[in-house]
Amino acid sequence: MIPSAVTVSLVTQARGGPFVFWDDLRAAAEKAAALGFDAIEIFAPSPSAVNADELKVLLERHHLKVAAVGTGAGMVIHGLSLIDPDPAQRATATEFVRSIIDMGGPFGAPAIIGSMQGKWGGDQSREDALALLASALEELGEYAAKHNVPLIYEPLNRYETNLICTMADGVEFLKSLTTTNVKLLADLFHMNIEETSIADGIRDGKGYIGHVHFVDSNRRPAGLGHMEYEPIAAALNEIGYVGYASAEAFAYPDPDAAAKQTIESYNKYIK
Ligand code: LER
Ligand code: MN
Repeated sequence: MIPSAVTVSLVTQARGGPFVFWDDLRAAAEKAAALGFDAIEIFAPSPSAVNADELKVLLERHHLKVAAVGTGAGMVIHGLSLIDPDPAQRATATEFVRSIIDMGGPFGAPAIIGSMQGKWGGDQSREDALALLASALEELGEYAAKHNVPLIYEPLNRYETNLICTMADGVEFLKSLTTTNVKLLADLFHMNIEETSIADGIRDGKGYIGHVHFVDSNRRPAGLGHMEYEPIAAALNEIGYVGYASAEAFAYPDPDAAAKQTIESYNKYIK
């Protein structure tokens, strides 16, 4: 069983980004539940933007879970990256991720490292950048373990990172770590750009995939692009994936229609 989730962004600076619901957690939870989603994925500017007590009440009222929490605001708002050559900036980036892990942890929600992984270049070699990323994931993976949640690391397409772009490279990288508490995020949009075959990419991630961003080839909601979902769903079942299929997609043509479109595709292909 692969449960469904839908994203909600509370980050005004990310407007126009790939999130279905915007600005209002309460309204998003109500709509997500009405459509039959199992969970919401929260993209917040900082932990203080989410009142834990209110969120708890909201989740109980609507029988929802929190699928994951994003850390991208650290990059989008503050320009932070886990591979920043400046140790002070790196420490601030790590601290920001820790604060998001502490926000999601009590709800059983793992934090996602996406854009916070940064890009190497200039005076920094790829090797040095990967060493810094490895060290950050070791530390943050173990930090997440105290909440009994993994840390989710997301390979991105080549236009967003030059570190790790495929599931196979992600698996190789995770195998080089001591911690076993870091899992991969299979974002179908990024995979559509980077993998030879999305289904084979999922097979490459067997045993390592902890989260899926369920979206179409053009980052519109599932069903509005040219993604073929049958082989993708078959591969997810084949590898025994039981994490979320979480809609990280543009609010196209608008948030309500995007959420409805997503849940229809989820019901058709994934459920
Ligand atoms: C985040 O989940 C993602 O997919 C990235 O493209 C955002 O920077
Ligand atoms: Mn993603």
